[in-house]
This record gives sequence, structure tokens and C-alpha cells, in this order.
Amino acid sequence: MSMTDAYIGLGSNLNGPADQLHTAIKSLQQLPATTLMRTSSLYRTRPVGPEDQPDYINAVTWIKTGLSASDLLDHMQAIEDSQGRTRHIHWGPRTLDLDLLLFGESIIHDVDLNVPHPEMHKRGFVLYPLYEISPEIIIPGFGPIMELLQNTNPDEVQKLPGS
Ligand code: ROI
Repeated sequence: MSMTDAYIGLGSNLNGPADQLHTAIKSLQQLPATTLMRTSSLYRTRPVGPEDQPDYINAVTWIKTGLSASDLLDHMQAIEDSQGRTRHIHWGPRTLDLDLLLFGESIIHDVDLNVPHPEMHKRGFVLYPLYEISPEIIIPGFGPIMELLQNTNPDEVQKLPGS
């Protein structure tokens, strides 16, 4: 079976965000044909978008998977749903958001899936945790993570000690 290195961004700002992320990471560990390679620390981050919502907790995981990108996305959405995700307010608070950031070297432009995630190259809440686990990574179409990080504000992202 061919295995793909995939990166998933996790975010929550409702109902015990750190616990939400820990629960989601356990579910990702149990996906079929998938091995969890590394998980970043948890980061407390200022909301991007509407600011009248709680700070987020964010993290990134690296998996190796035999699933296709679209099967992986289906599993990720099932995990979001199982943790009470509702989809009402655009860019509003959420109990769990799982974003497929990278799927190998793939560049995917589908109605329901864009990889690399089209906003990831400018979001500190993605780039800092990703840099922690894969400092050498090159984002297809955007370049080395090290260079993308230079354009972010480190004050918006705070690594949680002991996470
Ligand atoms: N802001 C932060 N800091 N973290 C997120 O995970 C996050 N997710 C979102 C929006 C609303 C864009 N803002 C965010 O979807």
C-alpha cells in the first residue's frame, strides 16, 4: 500500500478546547490504514477573522495514511460531527475544526477540498505548530515554511507549556 504524508490542522475555541483537541487526536490515531507520526504542542492563538470570540487552541498532526485524500476528508468530517460541530456562523466559534493542510505533494482544487489549504501560508496558528514538527517542510506552491513564518506575528501565537 502506498502511504502518503499528510498534515492536519486542529482548532477549537468552545467546550474545553484542549480536551476537544486531545479527543480528536485519539480519533485520528484510530483511522484505518493510518499511523500518527507526530503531534505538535498545543498553542493558544488570537482569533483570525471576527475578534469577538474566545481565543483558539490550535495544533498540527502529521500522519502517514493509505487513505485517499477524499476518504481522509470524510473521516475528518465524521470526527468533527462526533464532537458536536455545527456549521452556522461563517468564521464563528467552533468546538472542533479539522483542516487537511497537506497531502503529500498533491495540489488539489475540488469543490469540497483545496490542498494545500489556501489560507495556511499566512496563518500563524497553522505555521508555528507545523514548523515545530516539520521545520524543513516546503509547502507546494508556497515555498519553505521558514520563509512563510517571517510574515507572521509571533505575538498571536503562544505555545502552551507542557502540552
Ligand atoms: N483563528 C484561530 N486563531 N484559530 C483557528 O483555528 C481559526 N479557525 C478559523 C477562523 C475563524 C478563520 N479563525 C481562527 O476557521
